[in-house]
Amino acid sequence: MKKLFALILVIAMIASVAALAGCSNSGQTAETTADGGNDTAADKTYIIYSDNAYAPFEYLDEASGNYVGVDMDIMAAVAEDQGIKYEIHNEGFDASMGAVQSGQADAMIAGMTITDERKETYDFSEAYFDDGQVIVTKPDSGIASLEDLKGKTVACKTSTVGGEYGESIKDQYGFEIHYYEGSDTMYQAVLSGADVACIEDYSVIGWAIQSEGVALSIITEPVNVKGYGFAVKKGENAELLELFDKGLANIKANGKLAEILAKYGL
Ligand code: ASN
Repeated sequence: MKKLFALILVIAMIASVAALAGCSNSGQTAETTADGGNDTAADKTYIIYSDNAYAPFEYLDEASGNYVGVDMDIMAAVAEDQGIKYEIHNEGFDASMGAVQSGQADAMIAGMTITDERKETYDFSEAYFDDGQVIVTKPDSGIASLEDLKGKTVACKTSTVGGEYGESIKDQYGFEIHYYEGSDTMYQAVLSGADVACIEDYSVIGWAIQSEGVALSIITEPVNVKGYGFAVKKGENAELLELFDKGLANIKANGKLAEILAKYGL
């Protein structure tokens, strides 16, 4: 009986040691996800989030099943130039912001406008493109100016500068805002008549109209024109941001960035 008790005790001790070892292991795994743990830049695979329906910056190429676009090409060119290993997750704009803020992502590249307000929570690379926002309607909507939006609803995309612009003028022009998660669902809302107009970045809606045949028209000149940048959470991933900026400077100097923009008609 004593022997059996001793044996059970030994088994119990082994089990608890094994459990402890398991704990510390999983602790380490969790640490090495997005914020890097002790990995050096050379062996770390960075997690980069992006939008998923924001052509020509990032969109699904149905034929290949891959996400393509300006941001995808810039990321690849910068990574090649600086030897950065990365994985892209095309999850949407608001989701990308959330992932960077929570530490699930190391950075995002998503046609993201560099604004003073965002600089309070993100550190940005140098700009690689400039754009501003326009008002977009159906050609036969009878809406020809901001004044015509009175009493109507306007579609905006969650967490974007288009939404910020809408919020800044909605009281003056007397319209309400409906929010959508994606640029595609926002356009759909205007096409279906759920909302009379939407607010989008000029080059993005320009591409949708010209290259995808989306039957919408632009009725205003771009406003709040600012640069697009690669972003990390403020105070985090300084090493990655520095590598990105070095690579960006190189692809600006050697003509690669101009080539990428030209490939998408920008
Ligand atoms: N240009 C948009 C913004 O910065 C980004 C987007 O919709 N992907 O808010």
